[in-house]
Amino acid sequence: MSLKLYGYWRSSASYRVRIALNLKQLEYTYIPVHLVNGGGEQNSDDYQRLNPSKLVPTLVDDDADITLNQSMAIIEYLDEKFPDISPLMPKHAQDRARVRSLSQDIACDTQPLVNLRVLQQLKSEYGASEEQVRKWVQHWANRTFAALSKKLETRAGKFSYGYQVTLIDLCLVPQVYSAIRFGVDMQEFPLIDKIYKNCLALEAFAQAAPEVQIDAAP
Ligand SMILES: N[C@@H](CCC(=O)N[C@@H](CS)C(=O)NCC(=O)O)C(=O)O
Repeated sequence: MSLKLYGYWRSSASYRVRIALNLKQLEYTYIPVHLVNGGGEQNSDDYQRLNPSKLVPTLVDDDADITLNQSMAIIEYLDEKFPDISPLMPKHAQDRARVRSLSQDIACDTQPLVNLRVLQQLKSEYGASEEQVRKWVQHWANRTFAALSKKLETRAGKFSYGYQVTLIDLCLVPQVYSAIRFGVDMQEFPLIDKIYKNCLALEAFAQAAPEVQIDAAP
C-alpha cells in the first residue's frame, strides 16, 4: 500500500489523520505543506492541482487510485478499509451516531471558526490585533469545551466514548492542542483534560504530535 499524506505539523485536521494512520499501523510518506511561508504553499498551483480547496490534509492512496481531502472522510476511508486494527467507531448504530455527533461538534462547529484563513481574514480585513485573535480562538474553544464537557459526562471512560479510542478522540486531541497554544486554560475542563492526557500517553498519539513531525519549527 502506498500512502502519501500532505499536511502541516500544526494543522489540527492533519493531526487527526496522522493519529488514524498510526492507530491503523499504516506506513505513509508525509509531505509537508507549509501553511505560512511565502503566502502558504497550500495556495501554490501545484498544491491546488491536488486540492483546489487550498487546505490540508490531502491523502493520496496510489494503489486505490484515490486522492482525498477532508480529514473526516479520510479517517472513515481508512477505518472502513482496515476495520480490524483499532476500529474507530463503536459496533452499534446508536453509538456510532453519538460518536459522529460529538466528533462533528469539534470538526464542523469549532475548527472552521479558528482555521488559519479565518484568523488571517480577521487581521487583514478587519484589523484585528494578535490579542483580539487570541481572544477569538479562546472564545470558540471555551464554548465548545463547556458544551462537550457536559455531553461527555455520561459517556466518557478513559477516552471520550468509553474505554476504546474513537473518532471523537482524534478530533478532540488536536483541538485541545490548538486551544492550549492560544492560551485556553484546560483546568477549566478537567474531564477533557484527563481524556487528552490519556490519549497522549498512547504511542499512536505521541507519534502524531505536531512537535515530532519532520516539518516542526524548532
Ligand atoms: N474540514 C477540513 C478542514 C481543513 C482545514 O481547515 N485545514 C487547515 C489546517 S487545520 C488549512 O489547511 N488551513 C490553511 C488555510 O487556512 O489557508 C478537514 O477536516 O480536512
